[in-house]
Amino acid sequence: MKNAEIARMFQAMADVMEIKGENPFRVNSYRNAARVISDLAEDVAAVAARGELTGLPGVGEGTAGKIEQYLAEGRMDAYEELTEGFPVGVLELLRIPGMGPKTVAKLMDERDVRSLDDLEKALQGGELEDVPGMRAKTIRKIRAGLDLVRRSQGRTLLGEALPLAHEVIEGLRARVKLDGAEAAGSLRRRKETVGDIDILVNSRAGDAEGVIEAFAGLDCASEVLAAGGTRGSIRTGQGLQVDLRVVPPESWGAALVYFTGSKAHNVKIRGLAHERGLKINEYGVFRGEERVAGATEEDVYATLGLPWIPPELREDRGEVEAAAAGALPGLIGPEDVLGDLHAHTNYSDGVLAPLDMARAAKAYGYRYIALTDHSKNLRIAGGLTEERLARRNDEIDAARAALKGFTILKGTEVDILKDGSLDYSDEVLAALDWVVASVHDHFGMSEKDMTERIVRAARSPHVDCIGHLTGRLIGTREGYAVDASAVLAACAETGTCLELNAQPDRLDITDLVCREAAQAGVKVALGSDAHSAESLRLMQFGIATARRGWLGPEDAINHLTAARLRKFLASRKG
Ligand code: DGT
Ligand code: CA
Ligand code: CA
Ligand code: ZN
Repeated sequence: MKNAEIARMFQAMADVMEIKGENPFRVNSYRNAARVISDLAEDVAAVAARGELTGLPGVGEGTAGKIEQYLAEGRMDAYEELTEGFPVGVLELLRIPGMGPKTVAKLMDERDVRSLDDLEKALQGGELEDVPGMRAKTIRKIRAGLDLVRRSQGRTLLGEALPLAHEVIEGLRARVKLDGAEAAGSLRRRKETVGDIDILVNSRAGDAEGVIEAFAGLDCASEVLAAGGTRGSIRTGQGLQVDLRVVPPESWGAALVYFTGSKAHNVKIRGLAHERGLKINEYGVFRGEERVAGATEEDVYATLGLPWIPPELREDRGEVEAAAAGALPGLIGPEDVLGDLHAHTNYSDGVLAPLDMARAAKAYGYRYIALTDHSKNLRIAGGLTEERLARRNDEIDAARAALKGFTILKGTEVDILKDGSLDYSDEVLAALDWVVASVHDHFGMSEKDMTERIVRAARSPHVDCIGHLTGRLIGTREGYAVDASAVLAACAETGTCLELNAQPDRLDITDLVCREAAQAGVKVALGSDAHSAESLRLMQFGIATARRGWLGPEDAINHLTAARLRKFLASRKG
């Protein structure tokens, strides 16, 4: 599947155009195309084959032509022309928080900075200080941003790694017969980022060679790092490493446990085995020379006196003790999420009209959706004036009439202003069904001020939920400083929910804060923050994080039916 690749190319073209100072509307249309393609659930080649590319929101004839050329020829003239003279290093510079296209262009011209390494040298040599227009504060920001990018380098978002792992497994299945194949490691534990992808294949030793050969021959293998015996390792075009191991059926469960990890979990259960006079490794559980378990994970855990432990919990955060005590939590799953509580329409920065967004949510299997467009303060995202909000609400009324058996909540994602007040008046907010309040500016406040700001919003009787608590963008923006425990305490008092934003680069609140929330009696509200029909499915990453945070169905407010949710919200307002 070439979706990620093509999305990246459009993103790169937009970046280059921005550095060159080209028409912002064209830049934006490339960025939109990138987002739509990366959000697409199905293979973009399939859409192209049906001749439906121009049916995608934001994809015109020109863009469609570029995609078709790439699918047919493996190259895109427009991309090659635009990016000539712009090595990857230059584009990486743009990922640094605090480095806009103008700064990148300036540093290229004035100091010949063309990569992260160049930038690091320039910073160390004090070469940026005398660049015209470069303020000390900007330089400090760039230095901090470079640190952040360096630290996150080498890790890939779960949202990118998971589809790739599926592609690898499907690619293998298409070429060789497998008894089983599963992604292990941090990916199976659904960590928000992964260092590499670990895939296990269940196959008899005699078939291993064929499996490794098929693996090395996959389309996505741009480099083969190792291939031999029962192991292989490739690097994909995006620079992500994929390790593959072929495991015989009698060791399948033991290998799954071992390579799923985490290391800390493995150490813990190895200790338990030892206490029972057993030895546990990736081949099985052994009493002396005798293998007493190994074929399934259930068998392996059973020899230790434990029930099977869901992979998302295997971090040595008390799951082994809970399992031993028969007190593992029943985790939330997709079937427990009856609606999506964060979505945008074309009134702000989404692509679909309210009715179409609601239809998409219904088709996705939901019973309700909250349409939470931005408020007026957030101009760059098309934030709504009171007047536009009223028009949108009228349109929701019409959509409700047109779409029976489905609930549309009139919502907002209202900005929390600098002083903790809200971007709409109490009267406007009181007329809405679901109010998410989020911070979108003044990120640099002290922790004390930011915490007071958010707590004040959480205490407003009109606020139902605090959106993306820290505002982090994994790998590109550090979250703002905020005391999560203080916000939790306020939410617990007022019955305000905390959002778990399911966008793969947000996943905010984190797994750990989810767990704190449940302990504090604060309900978590899952929201995909969808801007299109396709991105509704990002909810899966929110659910994964919720599971890592030990949440059960009742810990998420999305478990309520529409009627109960309305009742709950009404009781809070009253
Ligand atoms: P990552 O790739 O950095 O996101 O994290 P993991 O957890 O996928 O780590 P990785 O790929 O190095 O290894 C996969 C699993 O293999 C790991 O979760 C546990 C197991 N493992 C690897 N090395 C060791 C080790 O030295 N001791 C133990 N007990 N387990 C190991
Ligand atoms: Ca791994
Ligand atoms: Ca690995
Ligand atoms: Zn937001």
